[in-house]
Amino acid sequence: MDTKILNRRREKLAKQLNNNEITIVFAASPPEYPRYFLQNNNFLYLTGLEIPNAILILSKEKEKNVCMLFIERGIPEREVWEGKKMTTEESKQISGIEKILYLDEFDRIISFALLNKKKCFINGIQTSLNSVLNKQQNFIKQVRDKFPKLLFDDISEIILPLRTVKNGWEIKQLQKAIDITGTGIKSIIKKAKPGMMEYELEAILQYEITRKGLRHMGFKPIIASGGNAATLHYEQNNSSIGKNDLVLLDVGAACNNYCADISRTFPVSGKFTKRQKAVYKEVLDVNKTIIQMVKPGVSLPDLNKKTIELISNSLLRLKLIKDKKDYKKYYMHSVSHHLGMDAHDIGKRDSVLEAGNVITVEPGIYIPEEKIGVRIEDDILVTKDGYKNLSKKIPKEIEELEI
Ligand SMILES: [Mn+2]
Repeated sequence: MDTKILNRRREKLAKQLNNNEITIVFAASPPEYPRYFLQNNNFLYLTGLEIPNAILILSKEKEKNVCMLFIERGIPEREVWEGKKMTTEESKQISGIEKILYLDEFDRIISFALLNKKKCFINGIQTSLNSVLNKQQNFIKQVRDKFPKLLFDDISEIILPLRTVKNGWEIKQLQKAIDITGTGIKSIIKKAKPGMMEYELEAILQYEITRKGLRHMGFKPIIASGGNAATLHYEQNNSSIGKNDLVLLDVGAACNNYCADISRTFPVSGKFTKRQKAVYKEVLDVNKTIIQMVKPGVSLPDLNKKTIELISNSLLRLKLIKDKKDYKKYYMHSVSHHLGMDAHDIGKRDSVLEAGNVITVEPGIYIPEEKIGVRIEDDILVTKDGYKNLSKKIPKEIEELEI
């Protein structure tokens, strides 16, 4: 990536800091098998570096931005086993950061840097109370003993306005992730047969993604047949697919950490039953209507409100409810979230859309007693005067899904 873009991001972030504030961003730890190394998104966003364990510091000293990066020092005896570490020169070239030091100098420098600080923004501090402390939390614990007055806050407070507006390069990554996910989905629809296991379809997806040069999925894929589709975050993917089942796919490859997030629902037999078709048609209409609403100035709550109104009517027509306010029994999630480096990207739930946002539109109807779950999800870029459907090419019309 262009170091100019990275410099601009760091400057924009630093601009939001007061003189007595500092930001510390930790890279991800090395992976443990069978995970691949996946960089921390905030670290990657600010440095462009795919190296583990590094730490970035941004602060303002006497109105001047200070930016320092700490990386692992290469030790020749260890490099024989683990391979070469990135050098200071290489990391400077990729990140555009001038001041690069080794991690063994971090303690000394950070102790000094924190002396006159009131507040520290840090990445990755939100986890649940009963989980093991991560390295950021261990760091905070240590610092609190020495600097009891220092306040900590999550970096998302200040990085959110940056990350929710995507530039051309970011949209390219998203588009690539979406297109390749589409290839996987099409291949699944073609190859799926009754009696196959859901995880076989997952393997088809992984194969297509890998073949096209992407290694990661952005999140654990949902491959839910029949009644499993009524579990919103079903991810066991270990049932045998029944002969008249609908299969709900909620999947997305990641390209340079930018995730696609696509849902499609299709009949494994190649033919919808009459009832399945009726339900599908309702969800498809809602999906299309909500997509057409997307433009700057419209808020996520606006989209949610309209979705609930439309789905309530659908449920009445499908004779599932008698009273509109009972819609929650068959539709219980939001219709949209921001999309980016995280599949559920940082971005406020009540945000008002602006050009450069990328959001999902994903209405659904779930009827466990009929073993039917339908969700249709597209990824939508907000443009100056409307929207662009980035996943337009992935089949969702009934004729396209029937053989
Ligand atoms: Mn989604």
